[in-house]
Amino acid sequence: MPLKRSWQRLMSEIASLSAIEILDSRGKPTLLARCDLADGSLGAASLPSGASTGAAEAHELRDGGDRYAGQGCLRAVANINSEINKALAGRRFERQAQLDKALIELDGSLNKSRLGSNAILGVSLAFCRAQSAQAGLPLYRHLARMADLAPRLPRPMINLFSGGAHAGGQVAIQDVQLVLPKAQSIRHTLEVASDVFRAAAKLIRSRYGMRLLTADEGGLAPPCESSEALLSAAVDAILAAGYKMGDEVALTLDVAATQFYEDDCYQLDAEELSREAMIARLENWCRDYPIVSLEDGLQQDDWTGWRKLLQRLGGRVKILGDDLLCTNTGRIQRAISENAADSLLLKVNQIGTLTEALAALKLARQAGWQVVISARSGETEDDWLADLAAGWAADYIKVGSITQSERLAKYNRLLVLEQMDGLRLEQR
Ligand code: 2PG
Ligand code: MG
Repeated sequence: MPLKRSWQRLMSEIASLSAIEILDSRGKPTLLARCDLADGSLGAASLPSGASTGAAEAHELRDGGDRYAGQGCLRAVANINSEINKALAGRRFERQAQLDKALIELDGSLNKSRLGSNAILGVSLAFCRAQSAQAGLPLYRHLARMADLAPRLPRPMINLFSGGAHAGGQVAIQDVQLVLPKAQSIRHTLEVASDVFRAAAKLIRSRYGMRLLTADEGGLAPPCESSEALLSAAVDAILAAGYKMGDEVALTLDVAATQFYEDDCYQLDAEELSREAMIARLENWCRDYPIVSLEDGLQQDDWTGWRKLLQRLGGRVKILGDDLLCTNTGRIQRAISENAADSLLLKVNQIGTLTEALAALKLARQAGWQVVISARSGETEDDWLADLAAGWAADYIKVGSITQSERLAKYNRLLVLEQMDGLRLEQR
């Protein structure tokens, strides 16, 4: 009986680790790793990759040279097929943490630059999937056991409009997202998001006379005159679709301010704003639009600014750290001690192993923070992120828009978890 087996202690002997290079949703190389266990169980996982990356992220190994404009992953693939496989094949691991420790020690560098965070995370995830197969558990249940948490569905933050690095920079801010604060199901959330998306597409066509253009994460990328014009278009689309602003559909923003911080200023569209002026602008936006969460409102090293932002907006709006925190416990601890944020954006490839990502989540939870588990702008059709967000009981999941199959793989997996596995979207 699979379920009975699952409650026994697992001992997993690695038979072999392997990898190949594949392409992500931007047509850029990434890798797919596979772990075969001695008992015949196997798991495979493919990896996402960011465009608006934080400076403190673990090091993704790329080949350089001419092939794929230097973005190839054959060195990381070779590291799995040769060195990592040689070191770990035949070894037995009971827990994910033991495997991840062995990988970190084998790499030996501070930011996983020797073997590559992509090689290391590929093995970490493939082993996790193989162990869940060995235990006879769906992935989200295996992840929930690993974290000692009760699984539940995360609330989606759904990309409506894109700007910044994901859309060619027509406006400075990166993501204007929809969130349904009170929705009781993923199914209803997606129905409403689809209504708003269609209303937004119609509005963009009439306002700018252009056909639908979508950005890296499938969101609409209209040629708005300013970032604020995106916010007001989002409100217009929500109302045009027949929903109440705020109660039924609210907004979350990823300002991604690191991307437009230059020469000690925030280059917000045509303006140059000081830290103070940028904070004042964010305050105004939060007053005038139904914004409930603000990600990377300031650049990744502006710790003073982040403290001020939390003082001014905390309690009303969640102050969510992505580039600021990079899923790194050292940076999260600093933000907790200095009162610089109150929510964690968790991306496993920012840190490079599941165990370290789980430590980040636990630390954030101890401080009473919210947790958003996030995809990257370059994704694959793999759906492990949905299981991770449910298994680790994230408050929110951020996957991108409701177009493009690499995004829908995650939403559709959430629909399966809701309607076939009986997980619930609870009010928090
Ligand atoms: C972000 C992510 C996802 P990227 O900034 O939060 O939207 O983008 O993967 O490019 O870092
Ligand atoms: Mg971000």
